[in-house]
Amino acid sequence: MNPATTRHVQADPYRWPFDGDLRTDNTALVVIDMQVDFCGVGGYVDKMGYDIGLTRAPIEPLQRLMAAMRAAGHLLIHTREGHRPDLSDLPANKRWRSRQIGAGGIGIGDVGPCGRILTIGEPGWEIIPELAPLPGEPVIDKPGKGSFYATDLDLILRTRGIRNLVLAGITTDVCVHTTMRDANDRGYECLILADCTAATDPGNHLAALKMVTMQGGVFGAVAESNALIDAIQIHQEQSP
Ligand code: C5J
Repeated sequence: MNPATTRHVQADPYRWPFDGDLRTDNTALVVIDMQVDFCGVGGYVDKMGYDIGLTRAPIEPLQRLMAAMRAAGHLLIHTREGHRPDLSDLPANKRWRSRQIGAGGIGIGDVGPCGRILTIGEPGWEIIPELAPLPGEPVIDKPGKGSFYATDLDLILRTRGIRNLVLAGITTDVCVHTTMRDANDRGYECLILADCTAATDPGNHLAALKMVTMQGGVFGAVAESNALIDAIQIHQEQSP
């Protein structure tokens, strides 16, 4: 690339993307599982007894980031974890494990305060209104933790010419990490945003971020959302 046209985000352990090829048409934001079940009152995470203050922390920085990326013309993609109402895509072991924690042995597919937990069409499965997708933004429904497994995410990204992926959402150590690892194996250049992700355990959040930075950036790089917004806005100012 011509050094005069390269763009980087200040990130750890390297300025991202590796080659400075950061453009609106090759860089997408993936917002993972910002659903009522993971960060709403009465949702799955709340019912398990975890602190939804932690999983709600990314909402405000994400609102700013999403506005900036939309304004700059980037593709935004949203994901939802959930299962068919007949639970035909819910492995028995996943259901069993989900019933081992929280009040009343209620797990995935069972009725909670926000309807049937992680079940397509239920109130708890919806993306929270604060971060609602705009018309035309792809929404990926996934039965697993990773966003590529049993979905058309890879096809959509490749069809749109996306090479750089910015990862945000919840939870850092589970669905975000699984997606980042898989994306990295598929050749996407990945950036995870520390303030736009969260876990149900703060130690796991920090550990998951640290894992990314090992081996020269084994899965990509880590940044704060402001660093990405700065890079995007500088890019816009410099565009003819
Ligand atoms: C979990 C997710 N933690 N979205 N899902 O079960 O990370």
